[in-house]
Parts: sequence; structure tokens; C-alpha cells
Amino acid sequence: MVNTTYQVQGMTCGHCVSSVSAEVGAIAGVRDVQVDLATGRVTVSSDQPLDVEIVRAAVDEAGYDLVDA
Ligand SMILES: [Cu+2]
Repeated sequence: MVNTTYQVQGMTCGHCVSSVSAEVGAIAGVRDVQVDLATGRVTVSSDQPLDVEIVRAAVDEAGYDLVDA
């Protein structure tokens, strides 16, 4: 299991958290998504390391932006 933390911009409420969790959670191999609304940090647990561009696309699909580390 791999845990990776991403920074997401633009989330303002519980609905945003749900949207991001659903989209990122739908990526193949993702087991768990923890979103901290206050900081915009999204911690993803996955079977293998994820392609950041796939995570970016999922966050974008939810309507938010992945901040480059
Ligand atoms: Cu919201």
C-alpha cells in the first residue's frame, strides 16, 4: 500500500470533498481517499504508486485543481 498526499485548490465545503473523493476514489487501484478541507490536502492510499497526471485528471474532472508540489 502506498500513501501519497496531494494539494488540491478550490475546495470550499463538504460537497467539494465528496466530489474529489468520488473522482479520485474511482481511479484503478485506489483503496482510500482522505480529504482535509481546511488545508486542501488529499491523501490517497493505493495498491501501487499513481501516475500524477491521472490524479490530476480526476481532480480536474471533479472541478478542482491539483497544485504542483
Ligand atoms: Cu463545495
